[in-house]
Amino acid sequence: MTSEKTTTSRAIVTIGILWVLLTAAGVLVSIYATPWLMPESASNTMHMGILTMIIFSVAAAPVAALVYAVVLYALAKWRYTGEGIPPDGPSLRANSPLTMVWIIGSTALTLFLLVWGLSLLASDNSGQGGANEMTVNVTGQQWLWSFQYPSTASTQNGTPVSVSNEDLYLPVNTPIKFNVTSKDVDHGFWIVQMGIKINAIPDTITTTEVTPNKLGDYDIRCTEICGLNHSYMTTKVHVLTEKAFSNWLAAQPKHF
Ligand SMILES: [Cu+2]
Repeated sequence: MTSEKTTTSRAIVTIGILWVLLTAAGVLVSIYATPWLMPESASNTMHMGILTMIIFSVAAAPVAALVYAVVLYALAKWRYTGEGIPPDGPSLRANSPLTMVWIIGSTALTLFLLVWGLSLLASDNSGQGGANEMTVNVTGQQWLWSFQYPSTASTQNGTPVSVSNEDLYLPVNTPIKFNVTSKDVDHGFWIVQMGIKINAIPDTITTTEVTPNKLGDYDIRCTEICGLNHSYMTTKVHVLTEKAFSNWLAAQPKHF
């Protein structure tokens, strides 16, 4: 009986050490690999998306590490070598301290994720808009994107600047509101490095907002399987300084 107890405490200590080591490894991977695996950030929305991925991965690390620690220890020490089906061990359900730890731990983790997610959603919606917000109308069709800048209508004889099957241009640090629709089937408007994605649906206008905060060229992709050339339905967005953006707008043809 004494030796059985010693064996059990040794197993618990070894699994505990494995747990700590694997948790540390998981936390390091979460912090350093997550930003590397995700696209670079060109907006605060994307920045918060990457931060959320890191925090959720860190929160998951001890849970995954405990499972791996028990599995590794069981593979090394608890392999059954007898004949037939191995006998059952003690029931975990009957162990109330363990059950309590499990319930309280899962509840705390789940509540944390819920509160983090809800507060992020709330702050993301209120953080946009404002007096200098610019609207861009986005239309998807098989298999290209068209962009219209309605605010330019007054200076362009009532016909706003529109481009089709060409890149999107945006001014930096300006809140942008996208009104998105489709001419034929469902498409999905995704600016990869800005962390925004919304479906483009015929006869419907869906909206999403983002403030680009970094100059550069980023990717737009369609995220709904929309037919033969769906995977080629990509284009670029160029984020320019306000002056360079005005110059670009002025250089566009007056009529579409
Ligand atoms: Cu599409």
